[in-house]
Amino acid sequence: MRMPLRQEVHNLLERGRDRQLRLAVTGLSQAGKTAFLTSLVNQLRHAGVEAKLDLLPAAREGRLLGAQRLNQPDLGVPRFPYDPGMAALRDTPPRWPEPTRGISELRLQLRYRPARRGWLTPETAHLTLDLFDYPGEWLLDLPLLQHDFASWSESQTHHQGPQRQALFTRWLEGVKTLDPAATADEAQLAELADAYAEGLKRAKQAGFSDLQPGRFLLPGELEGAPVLQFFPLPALSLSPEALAALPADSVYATLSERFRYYQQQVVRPFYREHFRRFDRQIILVDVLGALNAGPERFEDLSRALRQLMKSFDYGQRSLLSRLFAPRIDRLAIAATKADHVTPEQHPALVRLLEALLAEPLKDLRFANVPVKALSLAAIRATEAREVSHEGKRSPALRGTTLDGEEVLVYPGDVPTSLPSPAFWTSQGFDFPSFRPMATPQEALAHIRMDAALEWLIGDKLA
Ligand SMILES: Nc1nc2c(ncn2[C@@H]2O[C@H](COP(=O)(O)OP(=O)(O)O)[C@@H](O)[C@H]2O)c(=O)[nH]1
Ligand SMILES: [Mg+2]
Repeated sequence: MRMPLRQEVHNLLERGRDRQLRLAVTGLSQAGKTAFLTSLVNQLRHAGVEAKLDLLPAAREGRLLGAQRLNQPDLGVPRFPYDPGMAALRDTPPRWPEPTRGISELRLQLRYRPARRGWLTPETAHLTLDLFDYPGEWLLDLPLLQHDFASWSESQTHHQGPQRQALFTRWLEGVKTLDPAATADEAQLAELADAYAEGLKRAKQAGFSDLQPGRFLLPGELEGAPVLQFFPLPALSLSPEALAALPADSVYATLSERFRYYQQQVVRPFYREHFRRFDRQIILVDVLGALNAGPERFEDLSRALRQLMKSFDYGQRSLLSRLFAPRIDRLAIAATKADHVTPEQHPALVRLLEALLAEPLKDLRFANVPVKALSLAAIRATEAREVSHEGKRSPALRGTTLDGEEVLVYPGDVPTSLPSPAFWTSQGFDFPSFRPMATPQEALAHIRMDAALEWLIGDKLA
């Protein structure tokens, strides 16, 4: 039976307005990507009913009607584990969502009423939102594409502070006596690669960020494969020509060959298949976590981010723009877990984030990519309070630590520029990790998720 004409025209118009957007959620490991995506899906599903999204006009005006999960187009990619994440948050006591171990994807269909209504505008329209979550460890392999083995070796072994070096002692001892020109001994290389991977894992545990190769930390299907049996060679004293002339079975040539293979067969396909065609990106940075962890970790985060975003440096010719262009048209950078500091510190947090990313931001502006910097808490775990002390009122945070202890804290002032040595000695910074709050309501409590949503998708809901 034919549809009535009116219905048909209506459907056609509605489809004509349907839009699609691909959003990549990126950041180093522990930056808060899984929490961000879980909250994003949660807020959109409860938009218009329970979610507090005043900074997203479509929601504030009641035009955002809701969101449904659809089957994703990419059958080979795991689905983002939203339900398990929500189940953890609703547990007693609430838990943070389990860390994700690979790339995942989720397709949401948002239904909204267009803001401007002409007689041709349909009543409602759809925005299909494809969301991508990448393991931070794999993302860190991006800068590795810009190197050859010698320059990569140098980038990985210079400027390492004493705390970080101490975690690599086994590897450092072994590699010290390794002659790049000697004939490669398979067993020895495997042993040293294992020691290197162990160092990386310990560094990750200890809160360091600048960790390559990423697959040593999260090997996925490559666990135990020879392609993961390499490591950088520190202090190469031979000239590039002399190195290039070493025989194919030398230590240098063998490691160099594995490095190349890793670049070509592991890193490149990952970016080609999963990391190319998206329209918008948000980069999440745990600035406060690094501030809390002290100067060496902070410097390490800064180095990792510079490296990661160096790919933006050359505008049109950069690696990222070659991979993404011309479609990425908006970028957000966000300092996550803002609920770890009192609200009046939030502007300082944004300025610190901008200071941390000063170089890449300059290049992005030059390349004319619109960027917004903000601070947010995807899943707010504290409540802002005021305390009186000797007649003076001051801000404080109330939350429950991971061990279940209720605390009232003032974590410290966030510096508005890169911390000086004096900051670390005189002032410092200290806050505990909080457990998520119990969420009696459907929508998760957050800070500025709506501002992030407005920047990332708001214009598509107009
Ligand atoms: N207080 C607070 N902690 C958060 C928030 N988001 C993430 N976290 C903490 O950071 C940890 C890592 O977050 P996750 O989303 O798994 O990071 P990912 O590795 O980037 O996916 C979580 O287990 C939480 O402890 C937030 O909005 N507020
Ligand atoms: Mg994750």
